[in-house]
Amino acid sequence: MKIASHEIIVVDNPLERPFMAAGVIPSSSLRHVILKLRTDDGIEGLGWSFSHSHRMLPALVSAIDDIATHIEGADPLMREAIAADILKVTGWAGEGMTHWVQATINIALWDIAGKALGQPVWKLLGGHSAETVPTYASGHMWRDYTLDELSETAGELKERGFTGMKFRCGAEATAADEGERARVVRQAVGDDVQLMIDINGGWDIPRTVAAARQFEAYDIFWLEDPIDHRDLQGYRQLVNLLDISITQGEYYYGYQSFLTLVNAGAADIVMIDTHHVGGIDGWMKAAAICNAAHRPIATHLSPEIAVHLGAAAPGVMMVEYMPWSFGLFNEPMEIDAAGRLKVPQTPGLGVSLNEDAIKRGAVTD
Ligand code: SMN
Ligand code: MG
Repeated sequence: MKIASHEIIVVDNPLERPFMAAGVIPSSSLRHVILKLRTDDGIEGLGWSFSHSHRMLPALVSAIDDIATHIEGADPLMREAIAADILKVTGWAGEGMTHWVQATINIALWDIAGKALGQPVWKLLGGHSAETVPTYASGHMWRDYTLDELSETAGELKERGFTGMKFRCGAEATAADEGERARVVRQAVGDDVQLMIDINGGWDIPRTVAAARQFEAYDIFWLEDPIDHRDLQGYRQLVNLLDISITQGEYYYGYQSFLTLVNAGAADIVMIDTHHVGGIDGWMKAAAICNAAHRPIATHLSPEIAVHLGAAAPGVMMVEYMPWSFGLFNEPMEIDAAGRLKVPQTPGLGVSLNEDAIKRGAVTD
C-alpha cells in the first residue's frame, strides 16, 4: 500500500455564538483545513487542522499540500519513517506550524491504518475502554458570559446529561468577581457536577492564589492555565501551594516538552493537545511520559480524535467535548446516560464528511 494522492478542502463551520478566549480572536466560525489522503488501493484517510484566525491559514494549507505531495509513494503504515522524513524537510521552521502539518498528516495516516486493518483507531493504539470515556462539556461559557448567562447555560448543559463542564474566568476586575462566576455556576448545577475553570494565561501568582481561594468554596475540579505556560517555577509553586488541581499543557509543542513539564512538577493534571504534539503518535508519547510521572491526563480539543486517545491510553481523566467541528461529520458525538462519551466502533477514526456542511462552508478564496 502506498500514498498516491491527496485533496485539501477549507471549510468554515459556524459557532452557535461568537466566543472570546484570552489570546484568541473573537470569531463566529471555526475554519477547518481538511486533508483527504488517498492510497493506491483506494483508501481515503481524513486528517484536519483548524483555527479561529484566518491569518496564516493559506500558509498552513500550502504547507500541508506541499508535505502531502512530498510523502507520495510512502507506505502509510510506516508513520515513524514518514514523520522523520517530514521533520528532515520542515525542521528548519521550528515548533509551531510544523507540528500542525505533522499532526494533519499523522491523523490521516491513522485513519488509513484503521480502515486498512478494519479496526477503530483506539483499538490499534492499545485500547482499554471499549465502550465509553469520561468527558466534560466545553465550548460554552466564555469570558463574555454574564452571570445570568453562565447560570442558564450551566443548567442547560446539565439537562443535556453532562456530569462535567468548563467555564472561563480571567476577565473580571477582582478575585471576588471571579469567585462570583464560580458561585453562580455551582448554584446552577448542584453538588454532583465536576466544574473546571480555564484562564488561558494572563494572571500572575498573587492573582491566581487570590482567585483560587475564592474558587475553593465551590469545589472546582481543576484550574487551567492561570499563568504563562513557560513559567515552570511559577506553576510548581502553585501546584505546591493550592489545594485546587492545576491543569496545563495545551500550549506545549512536541511530546518532548512534556518531560520538562512533569520533571518540573508544573501540573497536577496534564493537558495534551493533539495538534501541538504533532498528531496521534506524538500524543501517545506525551501520554506515556505522563503515565511514567504518575500524572493524570486531559485531552485538548478535537473530540473526534480525542475519544480514540481516551479509549486507548491509560490515565486519561477527561476528554474535552468541544463542539467546534460538529456538523462537519455525519457521526454525532454522543454521551450516554451517565454523561460519558461513546467510543466509535467503526474502522479508522469513524468519521465521514457531511457533504452538505462542506458545500455550505466551503472557502474558495
Ligand atoms: C481553548 C483552546 C483553544 C481556543 C480557545 C480556548 C481552551 C480550552 O483553552 O482548553 O478549551
Ligand atoms: Mg484551555
